[in-house]
Amino acid sequence: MKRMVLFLLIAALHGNSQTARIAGADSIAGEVKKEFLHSWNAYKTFAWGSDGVKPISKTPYSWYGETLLVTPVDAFDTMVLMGLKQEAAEAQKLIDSTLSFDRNIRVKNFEITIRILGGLLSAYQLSGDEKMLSLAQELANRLLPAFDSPTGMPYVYINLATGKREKPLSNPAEIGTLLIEFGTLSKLTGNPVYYAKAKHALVELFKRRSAIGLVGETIDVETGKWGSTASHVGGMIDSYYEYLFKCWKLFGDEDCLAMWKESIPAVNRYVADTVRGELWYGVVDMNTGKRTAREFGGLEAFMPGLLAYSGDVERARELQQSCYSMWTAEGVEPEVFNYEYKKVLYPNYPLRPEIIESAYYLYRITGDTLYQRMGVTFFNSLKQYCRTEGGYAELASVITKEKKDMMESFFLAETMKYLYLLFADPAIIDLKTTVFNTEAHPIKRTW
Ligand code: DMJ
Repeated sequence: MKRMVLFLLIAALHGNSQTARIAGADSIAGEVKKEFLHSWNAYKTFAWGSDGVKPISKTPYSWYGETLLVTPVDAFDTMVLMGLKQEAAEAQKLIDSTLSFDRNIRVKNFEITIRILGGLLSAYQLSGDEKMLSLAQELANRLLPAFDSPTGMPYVYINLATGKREKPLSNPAEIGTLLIEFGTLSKLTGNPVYYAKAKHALVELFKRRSAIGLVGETIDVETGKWGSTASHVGGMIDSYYEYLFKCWKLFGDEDCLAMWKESIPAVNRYVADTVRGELWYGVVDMNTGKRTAREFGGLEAFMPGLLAYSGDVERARELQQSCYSMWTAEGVEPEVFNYEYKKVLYPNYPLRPEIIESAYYLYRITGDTLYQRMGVTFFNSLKQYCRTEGGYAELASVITKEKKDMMESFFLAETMKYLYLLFADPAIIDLKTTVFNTEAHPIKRTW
């Protein structure tokens, strides 16, 4: 037991570059790269210059009618990590020469922060291109008014040109998943305002946890009052917990560590749920801890990775096994699953990365090739059910395997990146010095 603990400690400290790999790992990594290229080329051919490509109709889409180059910004660092120099150079040229934020559009602060601000910051660190940093700063300056609420927690929407704020009813994920990006910008520019605003929002949210230490699903940033008191680790809450731990890792911020240490025992005590010997994380009321639903899904599947990363390898392994059973039940994981009755509740699969991200952390931290083998299953399912001529398509139903005409940018930013990193030489990423934001943008602690 002691030897195992020592091994895990050493593996974690040294980024595990001597980790065992399954036979053929390099060629699987090469296959993943080929599939990434297939999707990127679809974007290039059918949607160049827009936010993304719809794979079935082979048409472009842009979230707000005007392009913010979401796919090229989100995918850039994946290309760098995969060694796709020519593609990375093309994307960089497009971003440098056409991306601009002086636009009269109302954007979602959270999505733009994790995808574009995070993407630009990692792009800057990987390429040294100063334009990426100045774009990041310009964007953050336009997002900053979102934090001007009575509590300091940001509004959901912000107009990039006018600074007009909208929608005070927000949630922990959208309030608490900003510090890696805004904090990194402060570290890289020397201007402390970004760190201060995002940290203040995180602390204000944490202060409003219940007496038993949980947060709810929706909160009003003007009154500070909770709307929905449902507590879980899924969408609307998930990455709040992720950033409490990661901001400690990245910035050495002791307050974040203290908030994490106070939050995770409550989550493990009330939200975790063992059914027929399987570990899951369901839904409870944040005030009473009373269980209200036995639901889990694609978004919650980030949790094994976070547990492993923060040192709880035992729970992480157990939960990843449950996630794997959710994936294999229909051949692809559904968005929401009732784990008590093993029933699909929301059958869609929007090409989410979380289960693969967890396999990656578990593999890197334990060195167990079981997680690479899981990765082979995920990759085969993706190729079998989601591949189209125009890139990869979401599934409208994991039961019928009917496709949907959409490929979110996180497929190239996260799903393909974690899949590639799961099989490629582990030395590509040093987990000692690099922290991934929630959109899988690697941020290096250079300060
Ligand atoms: C991504 O944008 C991020 O991972 C976010 O934290 C959750 N949703 C998607 C991927 O599923």
